[in-house]
Amino acid sequence: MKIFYSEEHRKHYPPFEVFDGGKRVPYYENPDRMDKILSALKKTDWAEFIAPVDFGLAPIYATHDEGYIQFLASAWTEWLASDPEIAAAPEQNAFLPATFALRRTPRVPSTLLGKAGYYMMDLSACIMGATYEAALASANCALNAAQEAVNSQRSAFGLCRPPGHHAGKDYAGGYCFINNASVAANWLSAKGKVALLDIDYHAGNGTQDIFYERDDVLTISIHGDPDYEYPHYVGFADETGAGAGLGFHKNFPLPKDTDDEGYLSALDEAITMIKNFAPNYLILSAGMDTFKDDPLGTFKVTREGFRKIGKRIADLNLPTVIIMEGGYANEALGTNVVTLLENFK
Ligand code: SP5
Ligand code: ZN
Repeated sequence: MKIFYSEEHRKHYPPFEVFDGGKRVPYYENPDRMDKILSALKKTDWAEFIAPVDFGLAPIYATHDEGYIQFLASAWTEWLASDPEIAAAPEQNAFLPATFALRRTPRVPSTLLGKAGYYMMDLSACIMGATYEAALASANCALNAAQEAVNSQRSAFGLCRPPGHHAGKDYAGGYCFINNASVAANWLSAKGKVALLDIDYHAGNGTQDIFYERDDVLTISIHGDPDYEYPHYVGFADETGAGAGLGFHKNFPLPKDTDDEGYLSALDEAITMIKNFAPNYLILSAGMDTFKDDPLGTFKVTREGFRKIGKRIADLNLPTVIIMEGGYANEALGTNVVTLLENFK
């Protein structure tokens, strides 16, 4: 299987994130995640690593707002220039807003800190010097995997970091800056009919927003119920699309402690919806944070569960663009990714 991977992510390693209640903790979405996945994949005889080619900004701007992308590109430099104390010790810092655009007033602020509260939805998508380049390379991994699926009519893996599914058209959040899966899905939608299935533990709020009014891309997310879990405000069962897109989005909010059996029964419903939609391509937002030992999750999915999840999705028999999202149980992450991917090789 062709695996698109870039080393650009490595320097995007914020020194902290701010957790529930304001606790400052080490950044969970760290480069070690990729090392664990790489080392497990390298032990197989089917992983073929390829550095992505650059698709340029056009496919990014086709999905994201230009002002937002320009903010990502310049925020760190502007911030260092504005504060000598930060500029003296940049490695101990990461850029975050301390105010948020309450109920999203339509006016884009003119200042850096105003823009930050407007374009960022939480305190875990920290921006630093290497963030923009890493996010672009990550999106290119997704685009290259989509192109490979078109050319070969086989499945391909975008080993993306940073992840993407919480990033909306014009906002960052939940470790995500550019919505890799959505950029790839939008690009792919010009080549055929696309369904996107999000199996990350957290609701794919960014993906939901981006395609909410579209009927040409079916989006489905299976996740911890936002009634108890991040992202808290999106991902409920009654959100099913709007306008032309009504009926083309589906959320499966699941209870705490969901095990393999509970997970697979929601997955079966999702798979039936995908079959009825009859797409040419599937994008799989593959987060492994549903795993029983994940520090950010509450689900109880096992390694055997990932094997069954992968098998049932692969049995759709569609060229599938698998995009890496979350997963923070680093010691098991590599094995879990390999176990899922093996079904698509
Ligand atoms: C891509 C992705 O998986 N992003 C997830 C971002 C989640 N950030 C919010 C974390 C809230 C953590 N609550 C943890 C409780 C630990 N016991
Ligand atoms: Zn997640």
